[in-house]
Amino acid sequence: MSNITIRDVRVILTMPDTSRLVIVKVETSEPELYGVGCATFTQRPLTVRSAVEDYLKPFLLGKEVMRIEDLWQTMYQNSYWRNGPTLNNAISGVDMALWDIKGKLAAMPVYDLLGGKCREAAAVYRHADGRDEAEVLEHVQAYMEQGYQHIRCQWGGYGGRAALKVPPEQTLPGAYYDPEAYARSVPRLFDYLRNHLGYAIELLHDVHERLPPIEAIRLAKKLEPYQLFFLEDPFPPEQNDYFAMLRQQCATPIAMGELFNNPHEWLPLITNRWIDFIRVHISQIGGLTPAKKLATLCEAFGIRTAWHGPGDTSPVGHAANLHLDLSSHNFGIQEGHAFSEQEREVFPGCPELRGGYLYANQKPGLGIDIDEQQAARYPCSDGPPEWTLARTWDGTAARP
Ligand code: GCO
Ligand code: MG
Repeated sequence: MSNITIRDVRVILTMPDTSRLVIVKVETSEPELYGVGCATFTQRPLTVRSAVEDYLKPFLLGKEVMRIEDLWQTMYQNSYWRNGPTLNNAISGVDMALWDIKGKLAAMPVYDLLGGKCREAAAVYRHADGRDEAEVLEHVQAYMEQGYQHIRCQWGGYGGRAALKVPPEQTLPGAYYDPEAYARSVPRLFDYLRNHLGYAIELLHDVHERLPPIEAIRLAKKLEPYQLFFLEDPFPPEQNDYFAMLRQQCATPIAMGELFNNPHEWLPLITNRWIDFIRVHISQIGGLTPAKKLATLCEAFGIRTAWHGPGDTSPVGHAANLHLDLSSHNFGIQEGHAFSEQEREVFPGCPELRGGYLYANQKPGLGIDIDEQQAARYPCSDGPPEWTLARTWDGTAARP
C-alpha cells in the first residue's frame, strides 16, 4: 500500500442549494481509488480553488497517500505564512480526501480509523427563527415533532430585526440592526418560549458577535434563568479576552469557534476553561487531522464538541463532522442541515437525518461521493456576499 501515490488533485465548485461549496478530489496511482474532501470557504471559493490547484497540487503529485500526518504538516508549512482561512480550507480538502482514501484501503469507515463508535448517531440541533415570538415557537414545535431535542432559536436572524434608532442622514447601504434593541429582545424571546415549552427541550442562541462585549456579558447573565444548552459567539474572535470576564460572572454554557482559524485563538479558551463547547468549522482549521487533535485537547479540559455545520458546510464536510462526532467521547451536539434533493443528487451517500439524529452509512472512508456531472449542473454564483455588510443603526460597520 505504501507505494500508492497522488496522481491528480482537482477542485470541484458547485452550488446545488444556496451555498457555494468547494470539494477537493484526490486521485491516486491505483485506478478507481480516490478520495473527496471539503474545502468550503463559501465567501471566497475561487481563492481556495487557486490555493489547491496552483500550489498544493504541484506540491503533492507523486507523494504517498498513506502519509497523512506528514502531508498535513508539510502542506501547512509549505506557504511559510500559515493559519488563515483560505490556505487551511485548501489543506482540509486534501486532508479529508486522504482520510477517505485510507478508509477505502482499510475497508473501514473513518470513524473506525479514529477509534470506533462511542454512540450510534449524533444528536443534531436545527435553526428556528421567526418574525415574532409566536412564529419562533411554531417553528420550534415543528422541529420537536420531527424528533429534535435541541433547537437554536433566533428572533429575526442574527442581530434581530427590532426597530432601529433614528440614523443620521444619507447612511450607506448595508444590513442594519440595533444591538441594544436586539439584546433586549432575546430574554423576552426565551421567557416566552420557556413559558410555552417548559425546560425539557434544549434551547440554544447565537449572538453571532453582534453585541459590544459588555452587552453580551449582560445578555448571558439575563439568560441564566432560561437554562440555555449554550449561548454561541458572544464575542468576536478579536475580543477573546472578554471570555475570562464572562466566565467569572455567569453560568450560561458558552460555545465559540466557527470563526477560528488557528490554535492561538482557541488555546486560551480551552486551557482556561472559559468555554463549554468548541465550534470550529473543521475545514477552516485544516481538516480532520487538526480537528481530531482539537477534540482530544478539549476532552482533557472537560469541553465538548459542537462542530459548525450549517448550509455552508458541504455534505462532505458534514460527513467528516459526523465521523468525528461518532468517535469522540466528548461529543456535545452537532449542528445540522437538512440536505436538499439537489444536494443528495450531487453527493451520493449523504449522512441520514432521522428523528433528531445524524446517521452514518457503513461504507469505507467518509462514505460519501460527488457526482461530477450532477455537480456541473449547479455552477457557483460569483462575487462577494451581501449579508456580511452589517451595520449598526447609525451606519457603523459591524462584525457580521
Ligand atoms: C452558525 C453560523 C452560520 C454562519 C455562516 C457564515 O452558527 O451556523 O453562525 O450561520 O453565519 O456559516 O457563512
Ligand atoms: Mg454561529
